[in-house]
Amino acid sequence: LRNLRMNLSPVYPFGGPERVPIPEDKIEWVSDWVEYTPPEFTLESILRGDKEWADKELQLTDVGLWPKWNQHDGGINRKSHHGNYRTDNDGYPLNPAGRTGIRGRGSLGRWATNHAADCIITRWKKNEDGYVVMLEGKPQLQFIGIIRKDTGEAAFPGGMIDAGEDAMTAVKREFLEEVFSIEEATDEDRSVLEDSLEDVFRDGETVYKGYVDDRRNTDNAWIETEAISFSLNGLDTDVFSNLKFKAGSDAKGALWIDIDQNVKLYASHKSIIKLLIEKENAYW
Ligand code: RP5
Ligand code: MG
Ligand code: MG
Repeated sequence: LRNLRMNLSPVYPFGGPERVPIPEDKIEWVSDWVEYTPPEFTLESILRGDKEWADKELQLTDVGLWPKWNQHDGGINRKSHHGNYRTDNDGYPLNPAGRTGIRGRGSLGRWATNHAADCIITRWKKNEDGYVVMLEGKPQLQFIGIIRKDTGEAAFPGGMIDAGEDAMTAVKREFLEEVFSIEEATDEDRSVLEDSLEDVFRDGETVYKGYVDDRRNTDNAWIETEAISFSLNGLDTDVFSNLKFKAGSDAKGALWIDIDQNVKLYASHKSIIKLLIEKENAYW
């Protein structure tokens, strides 16, 4: 996990402070570093407590009311995919990937693991004559990507898992929100869309479960995802040929993206798509 820190930008986004630079030998919490006092940052709107998807700020005087770390705490999954995370002397959860140079939650709502889910819908790329594109003897895959509003980068459609929700439900919901603006759709359009996608969503396979190298991670809050893939290759019809993408929610664009080793994607999405490429023995 100590390698998943490439995207920790020197300055925290959303008006945050500069991160304290972390020397290689001080990444892990087990390496003592008594002078380490990183700045604390949590978005004002989260601190105010008016976001229903966010935890309360922790009060040192009320430790009994703190979340139950490393457990399912009510509807909220506070476990990590990487085993039990540690807490510091005051009881704050510690990022399993090590020091990040900033304390607090940044722009993340939950303390400790913020569970996300990503949707990877793929098909073989075809040329105008309908033949699968072969490169260096291997078929080329494409996936439905979005362009994120926050960074302008291409990414999987995905988002945070709501309290009480499971990853599969979150994956479908986020896909419909970000690629088809389902929140603005009429009831009729919504049910047409859900019916047409039923076959697509029938067989999902988990490609990756774990920590994501996301620029929003802090010492006390980090993102882990479950990325689930769905293949159109075994289906009789390509339902997307009759459906028009309409980006919504935190996406400003939605499109089919060709996959090869030069693809540029948000956070850890490139290493996740690589896992799928290896499994499918597709062109990279
Ligand atoms: C990434 O952030 C995850 O892999 C997921 O794609 C995304 C979740 O955050 P939002 O899309 O809700 O901002 O690390
Ligand atoms: Mg979303
Ligand atoms: Mg999202």
